[in-house]
Amino acid sequence: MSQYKVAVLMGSPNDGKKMAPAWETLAQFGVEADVRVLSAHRNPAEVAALASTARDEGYAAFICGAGMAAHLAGVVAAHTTLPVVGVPLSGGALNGVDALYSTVQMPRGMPVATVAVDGSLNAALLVVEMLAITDGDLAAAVAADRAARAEANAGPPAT
Ligand code: C2R
Repeated sequence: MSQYKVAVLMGSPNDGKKMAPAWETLAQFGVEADVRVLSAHRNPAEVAALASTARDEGYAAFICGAGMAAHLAGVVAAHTTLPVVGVPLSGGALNGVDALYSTVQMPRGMPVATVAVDGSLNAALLVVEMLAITDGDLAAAVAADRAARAEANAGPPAT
């Protein structure tokens, strides 16, 4: 296990399947994931407490997945200067368009790096890439993963 710890939050236990690639991918790189179900709507005090103490508690970044009126990533960003990656989740009447817009359209000065709808794997890769800026071993692992994905993509067409 590496020195890094990343908070992976989701707004509902029902989001678990869509968010699993985030912690599975972090684990692939030896990055610790602290996975929690926490909602900015349903648990606002807990979200604020976690985000505002996260840097002192040794977290490197947040990955926040939420569907529908997805305010989780934005509220976390409001309480920390650690990087926050938002994962809009599909589902509900608008099937992720609502979550995409509410995650990505942050006001100036309050960034949330938003990945694709249900893009939790990419959220983890993005965080690992950020950690790898100053970590040569992690950078090599990211490069190897990228090469493996290119190889897997270059095979014969599916029949
Ligand atoms: P339930 O299935 O628990 O009713 O949740 C969750 O992420 C989930 O996708 C329905 C959807 O509501 C989302 N939710 C948010 C937030 N908390 C829960 N968007 C939030 O704080 O942004």
